[in-house]
Amino acid sequence: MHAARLFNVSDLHDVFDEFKHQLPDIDPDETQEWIESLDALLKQSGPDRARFVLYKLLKRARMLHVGLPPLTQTRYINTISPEQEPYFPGDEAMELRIRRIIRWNAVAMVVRANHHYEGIGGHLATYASAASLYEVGFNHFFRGKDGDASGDQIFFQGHAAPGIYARAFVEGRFTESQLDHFRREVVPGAGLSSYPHPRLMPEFWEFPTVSMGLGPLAAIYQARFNRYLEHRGIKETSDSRVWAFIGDGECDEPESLGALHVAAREGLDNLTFVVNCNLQRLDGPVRGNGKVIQELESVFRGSGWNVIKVLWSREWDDLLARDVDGVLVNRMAETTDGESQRMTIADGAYIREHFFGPDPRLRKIVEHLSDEQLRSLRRGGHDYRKVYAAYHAAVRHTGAPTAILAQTVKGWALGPSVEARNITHQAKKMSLEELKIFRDRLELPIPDNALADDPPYYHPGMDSPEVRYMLERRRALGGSVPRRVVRAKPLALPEDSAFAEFAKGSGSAAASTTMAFTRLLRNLLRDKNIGKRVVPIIPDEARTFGMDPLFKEVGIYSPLGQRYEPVDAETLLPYREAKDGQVLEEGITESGSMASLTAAGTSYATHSEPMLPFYVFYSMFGFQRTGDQIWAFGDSRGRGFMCGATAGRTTLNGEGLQHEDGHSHLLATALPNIRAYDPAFAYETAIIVKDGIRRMLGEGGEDIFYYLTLYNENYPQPPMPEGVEDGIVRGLYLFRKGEEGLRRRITLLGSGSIMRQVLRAQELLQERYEVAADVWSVTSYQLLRNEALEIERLNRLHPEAEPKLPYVTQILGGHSPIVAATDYVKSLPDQIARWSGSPFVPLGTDGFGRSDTREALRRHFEVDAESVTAASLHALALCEQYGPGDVAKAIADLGIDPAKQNPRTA
Ligand SMILES: Cc1ncc(C[n+]2csc(CCOP(=O)(O)OP(=O)(O)O)c2C)c(N)n1
Ligand SMILES: [Mg+2]
Repeated sequence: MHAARLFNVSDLHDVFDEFKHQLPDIDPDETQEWIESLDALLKQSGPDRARFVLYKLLKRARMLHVGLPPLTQTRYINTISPEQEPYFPGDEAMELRIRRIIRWNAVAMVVRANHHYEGIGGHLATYASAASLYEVGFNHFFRGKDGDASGDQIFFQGHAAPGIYARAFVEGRFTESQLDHFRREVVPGAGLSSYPHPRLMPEFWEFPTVSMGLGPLAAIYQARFNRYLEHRGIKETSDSRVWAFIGDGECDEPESLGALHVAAREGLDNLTFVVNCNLQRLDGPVRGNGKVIQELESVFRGSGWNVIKVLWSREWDDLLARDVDGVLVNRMAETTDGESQRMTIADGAYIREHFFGPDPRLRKIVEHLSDEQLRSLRRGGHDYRKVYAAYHAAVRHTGAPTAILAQTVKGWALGPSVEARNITHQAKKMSLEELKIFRDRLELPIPDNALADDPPYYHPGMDSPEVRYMLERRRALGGSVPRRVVRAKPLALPEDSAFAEFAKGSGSAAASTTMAFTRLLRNLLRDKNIGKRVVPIIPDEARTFGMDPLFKEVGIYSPLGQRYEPVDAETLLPYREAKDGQVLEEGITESGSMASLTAAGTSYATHSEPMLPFYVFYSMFGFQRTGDQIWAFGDSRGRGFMCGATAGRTTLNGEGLQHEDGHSHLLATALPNIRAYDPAFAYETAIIVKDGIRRMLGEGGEDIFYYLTLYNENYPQPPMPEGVEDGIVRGLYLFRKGEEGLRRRITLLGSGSIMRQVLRAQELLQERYEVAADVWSVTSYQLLRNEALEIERLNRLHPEAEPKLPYVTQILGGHSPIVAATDYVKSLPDQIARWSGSPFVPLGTDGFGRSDTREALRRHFEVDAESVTAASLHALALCEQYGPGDVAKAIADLGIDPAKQNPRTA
């Protein structure tokens, strides 16, 4: 009989592919004997027995370190068998009562909120499924921040927030009034935010998680950054563990599983994922026709993670012990998740009939159990001992991260209309009857009449044994979690010498703002005050930006050091990896880089160690690719610099449509706490970075971050004019005044590399058309607009006070028509148009990019000097200072084709 007929052929391929490489066979007779034994076993005892023996052999081989590739899928039973379970050190009955109290309050909070404010939302079912997973953590594992400790970094599943609030309430950290302000947080300090948001609850939440997928990704890079801090001698972090609680549905997000290999490669045994596998997502089953836990096991194991499945509660142990034929294990393996969900809502008779029924051997295993006992067979994720055993093993595992796949029921014990129903995720209300059932299940002393209106909160009193137990446990583990605290002191700022050279300009030597920035970064790395805290983060593009000298100077971080001699070892600038390397060379992952930026940029709070990250990337692949992470960075109160290099739709000339960025600044505008700058010159860049370091890390430490665009066009960098620092920081200053004595006058606004086109237009206008042009450098339209909006708002709210003028109006107000040119879309300059008090003509790069020379692209997008000149003359014509015919003639003279296609639609 052929084994392949009985085993699934493709499984065999997956597992045993490796053997093909072990030819030639030095003892074919011996091999044949082994094969024949298997054949005989299969024939005599059937596939179950054969499989059993093979598993045993594989296990044995693993114990003997034979070095076989791991199986990526194991059977559908608990990874930790009962005899391997550790002693459970807690008072289980007590912890059960605590869990019940917390569960009640989590439900009361959501139900009350929705009674009072229809549609305010909140979730019952997620926490109901995860309560035990959290409670075992709170009572036995999660380390707090008492003393100077960093504690553990815990990423809570966003939709489980009500349970975390409920625990904080029972611990005495929140009042009833605060719980009653769940999801009503407009009055500062009074409310509780819908989900974990450090922006809104800066003393409570540390990590925003509710945009699914970002939490697990951030957790991996957090664990890695913890190691980075340690290896670089900045902070001992071995007492911190990163826990990521995530949903099984959430695992469908590419970000959730997309960086698993990073954690395995770096041996992050300081990281534990707990996947709450309630087999449901929002709409229904995650894998109705399959088994999501098996699928996830393969992915995690295949990525090199240690995997612990917690599938069945202790009541199943005895049944599995009776399963001498392996029929129960088979049934568990065959049951689809969809069917499994049905079993959850079924009564005992149905379960006996449909789960155990078809096979008499299976039915026999449970014949001693009543229907009620069958119905209450639990899933493993609700069993303290099983969960404790998994965490216990996870924190002891060395060399690799651990994923705990915990099988649970969504809406567990919330009653028949919620538990495991497809609508469970959305359920926000419970009827009086349901509340009574729930109370009875939780065995809480809440009288019927107290339930009539709103379910009341239940607090057993700070002196009750339950609360005393909880607090004692938390004390032993280092204090309450979650808790966010900023202890870092302001840093000594970099010395002026780091910035000084840029004010002088580059003379006749041509340099780009990217080159200037790189030089500045090197100065900062060498600075004695701040150098050690600089974290350069680059997704495989350092050479493009001329940052490769950093490899040698400060090294590339690798926990393995460098185990090979690099190919360029003999050169001046070798590729140098080191355990204490400072550069995070991320490889091609902008999302991984963003996650590193997040870990580094929040380190002032997480680890009380302020760091100064500079994340330098291809600007096109920043905001539009990882915008959601940037938003979360803002939420996290992250501080640092994002540097969009190869900026500008026409400046990055040859790369074409998918590379040329002309809109990241528009996207950046939407972030409330970012300062987005588009500097034209080296000295502007230096002034902005200097101011940024002071704001973020100096006295007062603002929770802001920066976006700087950097260009790769080389030109002589001018010296800094006198007294322009303040204007650079605010967003606008006069760079070169127009000639005096000419009849007409125009205001030109330039930014980024298009500034040079504007300066050439100034000459054309003055020399050929007798128009004086004042050239202003706009370093930030976003900041000018924000300030103007702020003034406008104050004027509106204080109608009797003397109205104030926005900065942009004070400077530009009503002097002359304005033409603003940028390598970004026209909406960028348009942002300030209505405060300029003059006709305002924006020129920008709306439309898909394409590859060509800079000259051709600038003509195409109408942002070259000639186009700026023509637009200026037309603007004067609008003010009747120039004739339409003269403008037409100039357009022809300047070589502009009036019939050319609109670049936006080209
Ligand atoms: C990126 C993103 N997309 C969609 C949602 C909306 N959403 C919130 S919870 C949820 C289902 C969650 O299912 P699962 O991850 O299995 O968690 P469970 O509640 O079952 O524990 C969805 C789709 C979201 N929060 N984030
Ligand atoms: Mg789920």
